[in-house]
Amino acid sequence: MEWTQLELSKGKLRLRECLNRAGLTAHAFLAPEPAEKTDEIRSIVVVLFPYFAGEAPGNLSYYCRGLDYHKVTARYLEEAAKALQAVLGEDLVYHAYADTGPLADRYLALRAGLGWIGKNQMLIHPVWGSYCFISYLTLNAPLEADALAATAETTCMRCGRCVRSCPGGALTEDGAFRPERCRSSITQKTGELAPWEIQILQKDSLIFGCDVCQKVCPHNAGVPLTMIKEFREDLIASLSKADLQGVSRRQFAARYPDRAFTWRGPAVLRRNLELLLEEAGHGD
Ligand code: B12
Repeated sequence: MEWTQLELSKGKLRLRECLNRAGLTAHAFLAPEPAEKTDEIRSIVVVLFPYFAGEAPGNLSYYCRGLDYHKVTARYLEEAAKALQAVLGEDLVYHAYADTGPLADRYLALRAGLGWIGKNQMLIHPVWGSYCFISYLTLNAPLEADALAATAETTCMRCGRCVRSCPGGALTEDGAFRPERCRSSITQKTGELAPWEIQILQKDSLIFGCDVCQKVCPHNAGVPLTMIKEFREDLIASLSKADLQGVSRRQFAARYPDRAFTWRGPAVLRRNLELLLEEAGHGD
């Protein structure tokens, strides 16, 4: 959706106008207008953070085994922005985002030449594969754009493995995506699941997130381990019944204050684990 098609509320126009003027398309789905008082967005720095830390077994998706990427990426970007400020001056206005910004992260990374979009919908980097988070800094300084990396010439192999392996049939040959059938989405859904959702959930063993379409992707074969210590050390690969039983939301947040699976709370994870144990015949 174009920004111009959005109904914009008074006094919150600036960032959207700027982005629109720059010819960027954004998605209404995403977060509300940021609160910063910036006059201009003149450039955007897009950064990938690789997170693959090996194939250790576990029931949590790779992306949430390390420290919470929202916090980690924000910390690194904040440091980068401060360094830029030291060079460009205190007038530099910046804002750092991962997940929560006003633009579609994958689209930005694509435009920045950092990779291509696979049939599995993922932004794929030629070295790090799709196991990388995307984050970006908006700046009011007109930095010169880097030349597009050679990655722009490479594309998804279109082997179709992700499409064939997707537990819910969320991915399609023509590149469309049905988010309601995405297993990752179902693992994050609150409340009671419909029978067809339970069927999809039970097609894999992760209780939070889904990695099937990434694990089968040939571009992810043999990717290097991440060099980012927050995604490499102190990993939590699994949560057990004991970790989840009789725990309130508050207790859960206190026990795992810095993890990307925490925000959903223990009830959803408990439900998923129970459904998976039931399927495996270990219900009690
Ligand atoms: C909501 C969300 C989800 C929802 C998806 C809902 C939906 N409708 O897409 C659910 C819960 C299903 C989900 C799952 C996952 N997510 Co998610 N998710 C997001 C979030 C917050 C918004 C996505 C969104 O707006 N989707 C709307 C569609 C339209 O946009 P898009 O898919 O991002 O990108 C599209 C455009 O780039 C467009 N496009 C492609 N080429 C071109 C060319 C042109 C010219 C144009 C105009 C557009 C265009 O096609 C892309 C694919 O549809 C983003 C962060 C963000 N703010 O962007 C993370 C994000 C996409 N998720 C991420 C991750 C890691 C995951 C999971 C791997 C987690 C997991 N292990 O379970 C799975 C992957 C599922 C999959 N195969 O896509 C990463 C992806 C990193 C990467 N390398 O691609 C992101 C970018 C978070 C981040 N900051 O790192 N996610």
